[in-house]
Amino acid sequence: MPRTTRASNSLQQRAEKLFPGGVNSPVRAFRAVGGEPRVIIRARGSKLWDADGNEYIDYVGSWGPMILGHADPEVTEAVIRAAQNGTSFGASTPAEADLAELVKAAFASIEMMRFVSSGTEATMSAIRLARAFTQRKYIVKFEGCYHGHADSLLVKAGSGVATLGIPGSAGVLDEQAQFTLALPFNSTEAVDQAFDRYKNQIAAVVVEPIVGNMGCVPPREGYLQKLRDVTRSQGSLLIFDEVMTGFRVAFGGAQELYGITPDLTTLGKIIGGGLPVGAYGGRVEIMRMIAPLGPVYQAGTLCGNPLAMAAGIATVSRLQRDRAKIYPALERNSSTLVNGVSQAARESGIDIASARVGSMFTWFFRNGSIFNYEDACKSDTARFAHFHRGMLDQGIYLPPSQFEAAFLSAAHTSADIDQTMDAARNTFKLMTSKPLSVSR
Ligand code: HOZ
Repeated sequence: MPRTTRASNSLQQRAEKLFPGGVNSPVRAFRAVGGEPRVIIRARGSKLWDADGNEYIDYVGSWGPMILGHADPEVTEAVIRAAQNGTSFGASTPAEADLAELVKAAFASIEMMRFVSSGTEATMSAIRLARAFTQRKYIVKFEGCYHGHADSLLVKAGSGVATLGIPGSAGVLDEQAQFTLALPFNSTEAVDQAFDRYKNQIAAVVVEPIVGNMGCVPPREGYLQKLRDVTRSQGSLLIFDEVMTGFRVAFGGAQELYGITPDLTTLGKIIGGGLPVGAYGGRVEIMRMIAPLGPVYQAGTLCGNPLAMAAGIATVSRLQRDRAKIYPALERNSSTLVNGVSQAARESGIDIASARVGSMFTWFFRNGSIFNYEDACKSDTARFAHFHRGMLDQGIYLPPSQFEAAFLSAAHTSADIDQTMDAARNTFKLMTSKPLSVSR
């Protein structure tokens, strides 16, 4: 049953006078699904509440960070304690080293790191570093992967760029994008061809080892090993963008799950426990090129911010302490949910292809497997929009785009999952009984 959205609508209208599209990040405007963006007032555990007092089971989880659920008491307490001692000094604190040691304990490939304020900064800096280290110009990325909004990476990007159908971005000069090669994900042939054609010119291959930004798309068996082998033999660096997957698909991220050691890794989201953080790191010989030790410049007033470090330490420590319980439970619950909803769709005669690794997943509205961005783009986005609105009306908050992964947290209960599956059954019934309509 549609819920009242009067307060959300009026707040959205106010915001539209102040921010482009009324938002500070494009996907939040719900342009791809229609309906009213909900303005969120508070969150706890697996739930969100909007300005009209409507309750939702949340599967966005702030796009990844909230693996313990919202307003986790230990994390909240850590942030409050840190704030009482001052919120920013522009100088070093012991908390930075505390979080760095936790990260190193989880990621053997990260011998030394640098904290920044967002995933965008982390990946942009890692690319600069790779170019300096190898003294080469080209980078390889994959269509539908999103590595933040730095100019050279906004080429055939996923996430909001895919959601809004923007081919690249206005304002990015051809000159800035000319050294970015965008290849289809999961194709070993495309990688071989690029390395043949640009011999000794490719500084790095940057990849989301499990893509989250064209929807969730896992690597084919052996694909990441192929990237490791070719980069090693060709003198390029392999950069894993684990902003989404780090501490999410396993404590040690996708590199632990698939047993691949990249040269550089970027992190964000979970290591900030819901506060703004990014990190990049890798082998000492590479990281020693960063200023003040080396000639690669990168800096920031809020890098290593004490509140963000406190939230990150509380979150990662809990994952470390309870990993034997948390990750198997995430796997079980996500599997029940993803399979249950997919089965309900099929029983209603709706084409669906689900993709999932641990607690990140997507229901693509199409038949067949999804290996790359071209496959993802064949999804029926009008159907997805219909599904999204139906679920929202029943209190289920999903990413408002076919091209974004959903996330489950340790706070989601069996009751949440049952309720979500019931809502999906009702939605599929409505979708097959009423003609499709998309209000945008
Ligand atoms: N592009 C982000 C997810 N991949 C969305 C960020 C946001 O709207 O918060």
